[in-house]
Amino acid sequence: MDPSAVGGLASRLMKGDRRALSRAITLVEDEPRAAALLMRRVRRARGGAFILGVTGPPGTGKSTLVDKLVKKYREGGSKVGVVAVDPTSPITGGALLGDRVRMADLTLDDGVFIRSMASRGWSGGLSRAAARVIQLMNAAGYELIIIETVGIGQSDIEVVGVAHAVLVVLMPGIGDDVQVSKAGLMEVGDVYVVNKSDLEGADVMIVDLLSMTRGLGSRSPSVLKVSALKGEGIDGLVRVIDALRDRLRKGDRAMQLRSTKGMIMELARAAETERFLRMAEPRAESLTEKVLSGELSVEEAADRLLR
Ligand SMILES: Nc1nc2c(ncn2[C@@H]2O[C@H](COP(=O)(O)OP(=O)(O)OP(=O)(O)O)[C@@H](O)[C@H]2O)c(=O)[nH]1
Ligand SMILES: [Mg+2]
Repeated sequence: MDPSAVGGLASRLMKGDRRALSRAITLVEDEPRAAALLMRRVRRARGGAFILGVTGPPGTGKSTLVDKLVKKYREGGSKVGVVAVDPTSPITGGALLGDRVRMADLTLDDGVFIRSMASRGWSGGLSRAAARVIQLMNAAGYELIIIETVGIGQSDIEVVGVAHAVLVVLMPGIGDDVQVSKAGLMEVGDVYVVNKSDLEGADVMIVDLLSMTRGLGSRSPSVLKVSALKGEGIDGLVRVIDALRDRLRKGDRAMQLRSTKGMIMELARAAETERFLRMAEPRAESLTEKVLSGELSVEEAADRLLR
């Protein structure tokens, strides 16, 4: 995109123009230079969005649940943005978008904006792109922004570091608590949901979770049972999310800090990685020669690359 067109795009976006938002997100994904310019233009836009991260093991029903939540919040009149980050399968974009029938009524709704981001060649830049998309949605006036990501390991979970609060979606029979804590999920949740409560084993899982969350000290996340498929327990979940949203509205410092610091860290980390690659690439080859000729060990070569 022509740099001179970026300003116009930014102002249309800040007026809530959907097509401008869509174009801006594409820019973030495909044109890093123009995106950096754009992000500077929307910098002073102060949307007051509540950013909710939704994560959990694959297939626990995150997208189905998000779909239900979006509908509830639309009934309440909030403009809702959804960023579905899909680090594992770049093809389908996850159930949220794959299931066209289910989403059809939502995509026709002007107050909902859904965007999926596949991993492609992001190499660490995915979190930055997600952070930017959230800023853009915020600037465009979306009041609730949901970011869905599969939480298998630390790097996936980092994506929700930009959220004000995090909802962890589990289901019966995904294995013991070990799997949940190993993925780092016990550290991030403000709300734990056992979805698919229509299946056997939900109550056992609730008991397990309650005992795990009791060990978390001052942090006391909520634990809820829902069935996204049957629409059971969704109102209760909405109440819990509303309470979190209220805390932000009243100026909860910890929430503000968490999300803003998360944004800054993701943006800086991506920039730092880029800078390192630019700096290291030309020197890596001669250092490699030195390792191959026996002059340096790989450890020594890596140390020198950092200097
Ligand atoms: N029985 C039952 N099935 C459900 C429920 N919620 C979702 N499912 C099913 O579980 C499967 C996975 O649902 P998704 O919403 O795609 O799960 P996800 O967590 O978004 O999946 P990934 O994004 O791929 O990790 C689908 O077949 C859903 O229909 C539920 O409450 N009960
Ligand atoms: Mg999904």
